Amino acid sequence: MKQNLITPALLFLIMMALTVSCKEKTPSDLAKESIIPKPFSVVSTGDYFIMKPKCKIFVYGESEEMKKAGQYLAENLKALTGSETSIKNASGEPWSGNIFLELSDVNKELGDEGYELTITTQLVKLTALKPAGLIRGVQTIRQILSSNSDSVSKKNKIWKIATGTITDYPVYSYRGAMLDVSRHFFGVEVVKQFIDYLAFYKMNMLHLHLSDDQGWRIEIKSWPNLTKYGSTTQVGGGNGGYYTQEQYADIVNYAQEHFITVVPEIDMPGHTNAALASYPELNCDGKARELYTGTEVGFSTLCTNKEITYKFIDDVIRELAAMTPGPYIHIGGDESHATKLEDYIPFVNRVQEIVAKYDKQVIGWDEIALSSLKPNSVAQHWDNITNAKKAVSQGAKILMSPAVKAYLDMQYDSTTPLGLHWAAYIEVDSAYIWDPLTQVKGLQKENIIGIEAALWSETITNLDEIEYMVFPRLPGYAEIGWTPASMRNWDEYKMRLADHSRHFKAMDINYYKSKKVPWAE
Ligand code: TNX
Repeated sequence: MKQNLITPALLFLIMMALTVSCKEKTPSDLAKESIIPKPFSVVSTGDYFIMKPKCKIFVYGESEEMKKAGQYLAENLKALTGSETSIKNASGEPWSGNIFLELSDVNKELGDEGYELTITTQLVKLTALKPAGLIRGVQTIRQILSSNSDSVSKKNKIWKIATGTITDYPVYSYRGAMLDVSRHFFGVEVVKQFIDYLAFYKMNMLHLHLSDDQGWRIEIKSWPNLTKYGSTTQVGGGNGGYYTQEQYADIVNYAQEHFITVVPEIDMPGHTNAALASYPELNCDGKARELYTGTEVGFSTLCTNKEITYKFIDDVIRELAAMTPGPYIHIGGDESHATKLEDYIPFVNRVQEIVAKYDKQVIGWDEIALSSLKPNSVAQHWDNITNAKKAVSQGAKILMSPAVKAYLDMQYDSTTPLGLHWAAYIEVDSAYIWDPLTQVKGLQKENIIGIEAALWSETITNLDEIEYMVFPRLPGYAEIGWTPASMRNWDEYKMRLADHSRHFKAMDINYYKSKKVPWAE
């Protein structure tokens, strides 16, 4: 005889299982959240805070900065939860159910960008020394909340956050990415999207490669042909484009709202065909060059012996410095194979003086170390270790962008449909497993200002393609710049990165699904 398979006991068990699976996920261990970059310290207290729809943001202090930080958090909460969160001024002790933002100098080690995030069963409190720290802390809140954004919490409009304290600050002060807008031009909206990605991973520098052989991309009012003519093409022969000074200001302001500094680059004396095509007088033979749409490097040079060249550079740097609230102007200096070394050295020396005249500091690719560097100049190490050492021996600092590790235009492997591979194939693990400090032997931590990942755009034509090369490597570069090397480990990192596929999906990012990562989605 057949037994009745569903006994009352079994039925009870099934009911229990159903109830549990319909319940919201309850986070209770803050240390298990997949935060990238990995915070300096996380202490869990094993409980959770419930964020309800009536939760408000309270800010201590009435400054414009605090209001902005509150608004920034509110906008991000709205994007995540769909509900408006009102912002109020706080006074006295914080009270239950709300989020509090405060500037406080109690913990000086937080520095310019550090923050402390305390979550109790009663409230969430974010403190920092400086407003930038609050904005970095908001990214942590975003990452924690959106990882809990299952459909159940969305429906109930109740969000749970594990309790504990995160104390967090970066190891390097310069954590950036470069976007080459010259080989292919990308409009303001694409650049803003790129800025959003940097902000989410607490990066703070955006380097824009604004000129090269294939196109001049920034309006210079005293030399109008640079954009009128020199911007009109790009690799492959498309229309190119440029930023008017108003559009550029819009980019700079947008970056500033995220506490990201824009570093503009005018590459010289090589990589200048677009300028040489726009103004015949910049060529030694006085003849304008043809516009160029190929991908060769090292064939162009400004005429370093003509005074007009320095008048040109002075005008460009003057206008650029006026558009640049940040401390740096990048002067390029790479691959100037068409410039004789005896011309290159005095050229770079003179350009450093021009940049100093407009109260800015020079960054240049590592070749600039062949000249006499000012102590406040920065050599961006991409290739030549001897140059990096030479820069340090002159008292200059190094920005780490080794092509074999940090070039975002390098293919992941031989099947990657975009990108180049002259330096290396850079899989996601390889991009993560390196230490800026040991890249060039003999450097000390104080010689290095930080790291930058560079996206050259010979093969990259739109946002989708940018995303594919940038993700999922960018979070790793952000972590290298933020988290001490002693706390980093690929096997642990790859699990956190795997969880970030949720964020990529939520942000609709076209990313490379590397087999090296056990993706959550
Ligand atoms: C080298 S890296 C260059 C760029 C190219 C890039 C392509 C450097 C300072 N110069 O001009 O776009 O390789 O990967």
